Amino acid sequence: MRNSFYVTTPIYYPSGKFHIGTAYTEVLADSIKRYKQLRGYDAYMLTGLDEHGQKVETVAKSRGLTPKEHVDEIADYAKKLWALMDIDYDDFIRTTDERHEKAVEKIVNKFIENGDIYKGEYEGWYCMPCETYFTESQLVDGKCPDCGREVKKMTEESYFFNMKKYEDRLIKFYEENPGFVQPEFRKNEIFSNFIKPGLEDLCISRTTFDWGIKMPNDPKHVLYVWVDALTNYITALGYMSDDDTLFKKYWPADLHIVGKDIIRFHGIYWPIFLMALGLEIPKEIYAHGYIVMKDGKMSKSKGNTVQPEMLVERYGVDATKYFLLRELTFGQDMVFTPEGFVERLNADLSNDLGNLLNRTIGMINKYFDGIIPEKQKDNENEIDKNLENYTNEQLIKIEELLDTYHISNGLMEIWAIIARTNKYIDETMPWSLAKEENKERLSIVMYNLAENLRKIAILITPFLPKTANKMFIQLGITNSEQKTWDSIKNATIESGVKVIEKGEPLFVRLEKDVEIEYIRNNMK
Ligand code: ME8
Repeated sequence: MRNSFYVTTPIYYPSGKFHIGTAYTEVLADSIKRYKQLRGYDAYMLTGLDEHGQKVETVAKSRGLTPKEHVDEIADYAKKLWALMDIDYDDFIRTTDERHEKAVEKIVNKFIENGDIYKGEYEGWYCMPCETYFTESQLVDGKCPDCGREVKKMTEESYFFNMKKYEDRLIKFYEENPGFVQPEFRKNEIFSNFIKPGLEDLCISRTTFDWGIKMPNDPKHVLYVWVDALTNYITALGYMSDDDTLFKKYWPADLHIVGKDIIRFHGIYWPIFLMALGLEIPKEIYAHGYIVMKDGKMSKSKGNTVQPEMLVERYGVDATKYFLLRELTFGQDMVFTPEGFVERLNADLSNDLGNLLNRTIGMINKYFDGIIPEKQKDNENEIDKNLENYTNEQLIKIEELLDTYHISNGLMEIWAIIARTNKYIDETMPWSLAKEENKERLSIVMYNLAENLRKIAILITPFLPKTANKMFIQLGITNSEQKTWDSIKNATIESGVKVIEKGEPLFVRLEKDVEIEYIRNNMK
């Protein structure tokens, strides 16, 4: 049986249209799923929406809709957007799904049976947009530490989850699983800011709004956010339902991908809920950084929001994905600029990759009537061997980086192979070999170029699947055994196969000023 791999994204609030930050999380999860699949795993990806809560109730009202009408509309939009972005998720969970609501009630009942929940009075500083209470000491300049907005002092009757009861177990878990939260600096933040000072019990119910799952023992209380939201990762697999086949197969999750804003909830409350349920804890939580603009966060009021559909419709899905995956390095924030976007696409996609393919296909057509020449390993010289050794060494590095989800660095190393292969053309000067009628050298060089392009196409498959496919077609590769990850090492491109006569460029070169203007004018 193949090893399973379960990756999740956060379930997003359906407050409005998504921006490229949300799209990044989705693209990252999708590319990791595809990478794992290519490495032979039975990979499963979950995404969805977090549909309850006061904020949704308020937004729906302002639009003259019921909350259900509003969330249905956004769910529809989200599914269309992810289809446009070629996101290969396996399940889309909505917290209003009956399967979720039923399972959550059972989960809460289990907490009640365990004695994990008690009724109390909550007084705290509440941030409405974040739906989170903060203690006095957590506020930054008297404002919400997460979003910087005003907070309100509130007191209400609430149910609490007894987090303190699990504190020692949580600390022990972290000691035994030092890699649980990535990057490490995020783990250290959680530790020094929240675990070391002592855990606060978590308020899990509200009486001030309606749009949510009722507390089973006390229906005037509505569950709010984290019990309802975090449990999606298990309810989607059928936990506590009649059919828990998927749960048995995929739990514990291999990777929860989240933004840095919600790492605290995933790093503290989620493991504790799972301990309370007697379930295994996920293997890893990866918190990526934020996409910000030069003038701070993207926001509709500033009109600086970049919507993914705008980029995809004009530049294509693979180019947009590549930009996002390449520009956000492990756990760090990234400042989006139209200049950076256009430059990255021109340099890496149109120049480096596009030209390498174009030049190679052109030369194979010109010198060998489009037929990939015979492989002649015995006649290779130092330059050829250098290229091969370099590529093999890179592959080891790339696997290490991708296995630890350092996607941007992995892409950088893949592009180093592209650069090295372009350099090989300069070193071997095929045009001079043609002039000298040195057919033997020329055929070795063409073979090696085609072979490296095959390897490159495989390496980019999880990240730029459409582009990889176009490359295979242009190179005349139809045999699926030539496209597997293992075939990078275990196979070589077939000789005698015909490449395309005139390939379309993979990426058109962008007119810099025009495109910068275009992106700027289309921010919302
Ligand atoms: O927090 N850059 O939902 P949410 C990068 N419902 N990623 C960004 C981003 C940005 N500027 N802005 C948002 C919630 N994200 C809860 C989650 S999970 C059980 C419940 C991404 O709609 C990032 O992944 O506020 C972040 O964690 C998520 O969207 C927050 O989405």
